[in-house]
Amino acid sequence: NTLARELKTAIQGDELSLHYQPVVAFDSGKIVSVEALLRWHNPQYGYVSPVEVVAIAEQYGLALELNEWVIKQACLQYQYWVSLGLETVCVAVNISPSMYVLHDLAASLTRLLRETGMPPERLIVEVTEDTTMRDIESSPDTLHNLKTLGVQIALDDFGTGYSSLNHLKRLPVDKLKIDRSFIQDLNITPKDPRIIRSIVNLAESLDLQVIAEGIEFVQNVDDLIAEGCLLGQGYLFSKAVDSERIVEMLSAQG
Ligand code: G
Ligand code: G
Ligand code: MN
Ligand code: NA
Repeated sequence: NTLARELKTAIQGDELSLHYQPVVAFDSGKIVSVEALLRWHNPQYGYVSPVEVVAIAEQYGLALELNEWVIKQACLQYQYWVSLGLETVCVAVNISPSMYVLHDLAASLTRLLRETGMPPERLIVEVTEDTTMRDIESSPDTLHNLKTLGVQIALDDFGTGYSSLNHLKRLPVDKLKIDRSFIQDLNITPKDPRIIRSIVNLAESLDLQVIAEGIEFVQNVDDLIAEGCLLGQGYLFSKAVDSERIVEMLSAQG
């Protein structure tokens, strides 16, 4: 497959980049963390969406290389922000299903944290609720191994993955990211505020932070605050921006 060959070259070369989407505290408006999101511009194929890039990587055995590239790049960017004297915020990376299930993520992280000098507690590892379900028996151990390294763990796309409370209570996660489908229906579906409230209550009883995704309207923020959710990301605040723009945004908050 030519696209897969192109991707292999891209990972080794300089066609891939990360953009960064701020996660904001609603009360202060301050950026508390940024999520790294993959971008690929290929000379021949143009822009290839990250969903497709990840699918190609998973299908053609490039998951290890791609995930390691993303993690390393995010850690190097963090170190760059430190070198500029910026107020440092945590940086989050998305881990693909194959990386989680088939490879030794803890081993990769150990090496990449060492190579980049990244402080582990400033790195947030995002795994979808769905991905943790693919390996339901070993997920608690897999995640405990990551916690041992000192990184933070966020359960991504939460609410869409059909995980049970029994599964959840065994996972040593720090954050739940409420899937954007619940936020986008806030004004349409009367049940959604109550679903958000129940996720917030669940998070509180497990001592986890909640982050809402896909916030596009001011009204969403008001509704989320009313249900006890105080952190979120979405186009209302900012889309994912390139490395120059995120430096400007971090500088601006002093
Ligand atoms: O940035 P955008 O909205 O186009 O991302 C689309 C999807 O691709 C999202 O679900 C996001 O989680 C995923 N994605 C973006 N970057 C990465 C990445 O570096 N690794 C993985 N596994 N998924 C990513
Ligand atoms: O799946 P994950 O949450 O990791 O990916 C975030 C994805 O959501 C990215 O593709 C990003 O571009 C997209 N996204 C971020 N903010 C918004 C938003 O406010 N609305 C919508 N529709 N998508 C968003
Ligand atoms: Mn994510
Ligand atoms: Na998500």
